Amino acid sequence: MKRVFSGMQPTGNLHLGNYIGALKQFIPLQEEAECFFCIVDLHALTVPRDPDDLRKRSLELAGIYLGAGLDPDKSNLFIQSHNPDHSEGAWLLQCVARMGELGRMTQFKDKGKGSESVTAGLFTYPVLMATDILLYQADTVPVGEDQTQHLELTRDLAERFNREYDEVFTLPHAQVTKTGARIMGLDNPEKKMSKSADSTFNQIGLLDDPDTVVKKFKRAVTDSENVIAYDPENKPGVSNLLGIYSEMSGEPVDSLVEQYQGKGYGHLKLDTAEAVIQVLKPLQERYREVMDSGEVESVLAKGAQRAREVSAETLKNMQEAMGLVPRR
Ligand code: AQP
Repeated sequence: MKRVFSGMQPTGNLHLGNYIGALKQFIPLQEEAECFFCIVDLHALTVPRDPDDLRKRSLELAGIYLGAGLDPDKSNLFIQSHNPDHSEGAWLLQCVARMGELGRMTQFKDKGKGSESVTAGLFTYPVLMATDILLYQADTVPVGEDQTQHLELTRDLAERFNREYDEVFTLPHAQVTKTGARIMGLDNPEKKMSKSADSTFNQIGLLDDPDTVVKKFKRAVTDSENVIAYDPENKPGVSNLLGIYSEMSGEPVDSLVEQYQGKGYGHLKLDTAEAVIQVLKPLQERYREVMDSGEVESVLAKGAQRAREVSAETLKNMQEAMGLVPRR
């Protein structure tokens, strides 16, 4: 059976970009593959965090996964640090990765900004991410476009390991959606919507109430032409609205463009907000139910158990291939 792996960091407020780029893709995959969905708390440690906040957000993220429609009877949902194979496997893979290739990762360059005081973890975290994926022999990794470079590194490391040691890993491929791969910030459509953006008007939080959603869309930056067309390069704001609207309503972008000819941007903003509210409403209801029910911890325990069954086999093969003495 096909295997799927994807992870999200329990940092900041999850937003529409995380939902459209990643989470929304997870739901149909549950029907066709064995899925491992992970709360990557070890990745969150690459920059300083408040420990209480990290713990709280890790459990909230589990609630959001379930709220968005993840079925714990079909998928394995777990916290990365609950499976120590990730850390152990990452060390082995760090001994295969090269400094040069890690230094070329654009996320490291963007977040590290050349500073000497960034953590070593920020530099090596793409190797941990590669390990996350490879441990489960995942074929498919549903992610946003910003992660495709990390996926290429994952394939390079897997190929190198298979060539230099033994054929241990399946080569994974990224699954990236067409219109939703890079949802842009509402306050600045030149940059991706991001958890760490300075302004709250950058993003629609998955737990935002309807009034807030409408207020943020009304303030979305567009342009002064008042022509509705899909042209991400020259009309990034309007194209971003059309992309979000299409992903939320299921209507193709072309048909939305046709429908909105001659109408103003205000109209498009309000209808996009409404389409988003319709998707967020059931997600938020289910999220609250799940958080009140206390089921999260047992779902995570079950997910971690299955995760360890699968990852232990791969880790053992990695250790053997690299010449470590088998444990008794
Ligand atoms: N704007 C986006 N559009 C489409 N997909 C996106 N993703 C993130 N932003 C967008 C995808 O969401 C998944 C989970 O991401 P993550 O939790 O690992 O964190 P991230 O990529 O670091 O998210 P942010 O929001 O960009 O956080 P900061 O501000 O800390 O850098 C991934 O599949 C990602 O591609």
